Amino acid sequence: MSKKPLNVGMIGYGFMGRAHSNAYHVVSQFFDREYQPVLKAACARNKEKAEAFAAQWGYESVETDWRALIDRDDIHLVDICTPNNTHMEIALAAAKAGKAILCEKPLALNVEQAEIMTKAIEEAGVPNLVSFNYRRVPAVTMAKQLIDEGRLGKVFHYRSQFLQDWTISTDVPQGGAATWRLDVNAAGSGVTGDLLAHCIDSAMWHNGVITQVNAITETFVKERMHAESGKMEPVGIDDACIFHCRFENGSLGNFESTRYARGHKALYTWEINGENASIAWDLHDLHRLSYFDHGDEGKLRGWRSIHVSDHGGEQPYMDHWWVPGLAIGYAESFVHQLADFLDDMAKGVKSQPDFRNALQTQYVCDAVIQSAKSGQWVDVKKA
Ligand code: SOE
Repeated sequence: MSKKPLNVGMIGYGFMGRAHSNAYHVVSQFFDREYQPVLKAACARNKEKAEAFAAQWGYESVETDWRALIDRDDIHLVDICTPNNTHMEIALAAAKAGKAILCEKPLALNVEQAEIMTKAIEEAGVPNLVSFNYRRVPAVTMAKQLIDEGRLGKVFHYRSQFLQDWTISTDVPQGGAATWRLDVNAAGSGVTGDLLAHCIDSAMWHNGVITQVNAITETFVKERMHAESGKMEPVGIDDACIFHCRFENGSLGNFESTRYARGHKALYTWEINGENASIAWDLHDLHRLSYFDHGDEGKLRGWRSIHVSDHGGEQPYMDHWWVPGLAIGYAESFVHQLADFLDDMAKGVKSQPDFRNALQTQYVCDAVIQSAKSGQWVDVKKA
């Protein structure tokens, strides 16, 4: 296949900047796509950091102003890996300039911004994708296939957790490069937008729209040093959030996220219980899908542990990797996301989850925060 260069302008150099850059490097080695990503420019306000990042990851040039990056004719795709409070301004400018956009999750700081962004991107008609990478873990993708094949029958329950423990110490600051996720002005919310957004995205992909939520949140550490002001400032994010909800299909959902679950670093799990079968998944054992089929012969009935790593086309993405049974990991979910995005662009079809899809997740997140404040059930708007 003759390759067309797709010149990437990366904005941001943190954890997500690295995860996406790795995907640009690897994707063409494993997936035959018409578009070949070219690492054209890396952008960060701090020139030294931008240069170090560009050198490390092989970007051809550096910009210190994202507007200059977007103005460049040789940039085809803008990748937004900056804190949430910058997503809107960058995405609007990139859409106006006709660039394809890959935006980190959550889409925006709040619903108001997400609505403006969705409208603008749809009017501009540019390819767009929001990085909810866990959809592209092969076992998670395969669960979607099993559900779509109708194997579960009527779904009754969806439960999901995302547990971490990295902010228990009161010494962790808020704000700044590594800890902006703790600053409400940069992040919009705490675990709701950062972690539950992943759970909500997968849940609605698997099980349809969430219509009503009832939540509680807690901020365990009320004041933290702000990395920029150097002063103790009130903490505005939710440290923990628990909510239950109703899905449009009549099933009930139960979600929990916290950064205070001592011993858990990134324990993302979900389980779905249907009339005929149940499926469960755990990020710490990401190749495995636990599957219970009530239709199995009685004496052999039990939970199967399927290692989603086989070739032959039945288990998503795995044909592109090593030999059957050999594992891939977290980084490859970003490679799959990019491979799909490149494919969709070549075919001229919309990618998922796009801005509108991410707006729906933002509606749920905002309803969750609203419900926690009011103590009431909140209806979720439909995108
Ligand atoms: C937070 O610690 C975080 O890095 C999230 O921002 C990511 O989206 C999640 O995948 C892992 O945890």
